[in-house]
Amino acid sequence: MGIREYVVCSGARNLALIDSLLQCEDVVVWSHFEERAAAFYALGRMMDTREPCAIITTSGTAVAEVLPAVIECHYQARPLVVISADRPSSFRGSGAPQAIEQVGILGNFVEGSEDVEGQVGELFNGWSKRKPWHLNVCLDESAETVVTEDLVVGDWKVAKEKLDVSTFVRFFDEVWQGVVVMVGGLEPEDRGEVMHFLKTLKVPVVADATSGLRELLGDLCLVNPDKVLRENTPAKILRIGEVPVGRFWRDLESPEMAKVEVLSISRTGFSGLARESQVIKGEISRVLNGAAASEFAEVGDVLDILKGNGRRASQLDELLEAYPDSEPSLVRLLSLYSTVGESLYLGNSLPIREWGEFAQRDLPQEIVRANRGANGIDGQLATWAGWTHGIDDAWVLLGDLTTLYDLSAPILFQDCEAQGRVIAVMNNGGGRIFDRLPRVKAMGEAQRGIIANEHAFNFESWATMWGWDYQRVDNADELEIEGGEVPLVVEIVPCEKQTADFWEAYAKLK
Ligand SMILES: Cc1ncc(C[n+]2csc(CCOP(=O)(O)OP(=O)(O)O)c2C)c(N)n1
Repeated sequence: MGIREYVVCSGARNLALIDSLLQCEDVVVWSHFEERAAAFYALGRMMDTREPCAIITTSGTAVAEVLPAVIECHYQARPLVVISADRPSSFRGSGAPQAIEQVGILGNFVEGSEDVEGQVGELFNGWSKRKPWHLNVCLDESAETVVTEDLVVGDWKVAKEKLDVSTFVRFFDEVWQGVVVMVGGLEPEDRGEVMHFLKTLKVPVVADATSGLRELLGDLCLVNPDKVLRENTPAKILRIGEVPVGRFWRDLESPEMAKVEVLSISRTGFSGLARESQVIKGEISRVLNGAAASEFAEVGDVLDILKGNGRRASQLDELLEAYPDSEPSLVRLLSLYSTVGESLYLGNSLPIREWGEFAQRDLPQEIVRANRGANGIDGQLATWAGWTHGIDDAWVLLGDLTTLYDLSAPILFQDCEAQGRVIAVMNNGGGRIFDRLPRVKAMGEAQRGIIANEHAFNFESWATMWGWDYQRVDNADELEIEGGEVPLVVEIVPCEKQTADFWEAYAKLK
């Protein structure tokens, strides 16, 4: 099937499979003991190679552990193959050790699943190579090695789907009431095409950091877009790429916005909205080319909303300067340093949101990834490890709970490129995204602490445990980052008071 990379999680039951694999040439084998992170690692590998990756687990709860990553792969349209070893089918329903009901365990999040025992016939029937797949293999403990060294890894090719771009062309028929483009995460090969298209159109753009275009579009990129678009809502929104991070995308669900026409161009085909909208599913460059992007005429800024951009940018700069030790200001400062890195991974929750709103916009930061399929805070370090295995100067920004979720992942970095690796942890003492919800704001302090999982831990001994360098930053003056030979953990502790004051003042900006 063209699967060249495997992440193996050993157990007694899957030994025959792993043993077989280790006899194959031309395959890359990674190993990790913790199946949940291993599956996220496989996802990261696919971000890098753009080819399928398989994970091989033993039986029992080991199989269940891969579900979060399978879900993420489902929504990102990545071909993760789960090969689970199972006890012989006669054990089903018996409650015997490590014999659980594995068939169908990955539910709707795999495109198909096959349960094989004894003689193996044709496999992967009906696999589009775009979605996860589950192969459950019943093996006797005494199973011999199951394949021989003459196994040949085939070519990895995904069939091209038929593309209908007429909706896209028609979308531009009537644009006098304004069009805004929201660009979510893009695959690297699509960036040039999207950039060219947007420069031709000259409409206001909301570009997520994961688009890689946020700093390249100059004046076309809206500053404080959530506020601007709520006050000046265009008649049409074109979304390109992954589901956008910002608030305005969610606002589109509200009844007042029902009249806004939304068209998405998406590799995964998910609309990202519960309300009515249209979706063109396909590789983004193919869609843009198919619609002869270069012949689109300039639409421009019909609502005249870009002209306030300069003012909004300076207001924001002033606020960031007024509260230098607030979380948003420290994100801005970090973003100035991170451009020396080759790549950036943004954790879910506040990091990806604050980066989008507050990171610098002058220097390009083109290689940016995140797991935005299901927006989990799990498996983030493992995904990053997989994605950046061979990349120097890789940077990541994560929240503290997100980091605590993946504490064992650093073992995956043992043979990884370590040079210049920076792990920035924004330690605001819990899940602070919840503090921003009106319902939580109305709660008492104790209740807020429970919701946020408030804590006073720091990451110094965690960094030491893995032999990594460590630096703690309590205010802006202390932030000075220089990557070294081993990964560097930069624990950033924002000032709570300044952060609260910043958000209050930010909400009042005109
Ligand atoms: C696996 C998973 N569990 C729970 C959540 C719900 N959740 C969203 S954000 C968040 C808090 C994250 O806290 P932290 O990493 O410290 O980031 P902060 O909000 O402080 O930026 C939680 C628990 C989730 N997204 N994914």
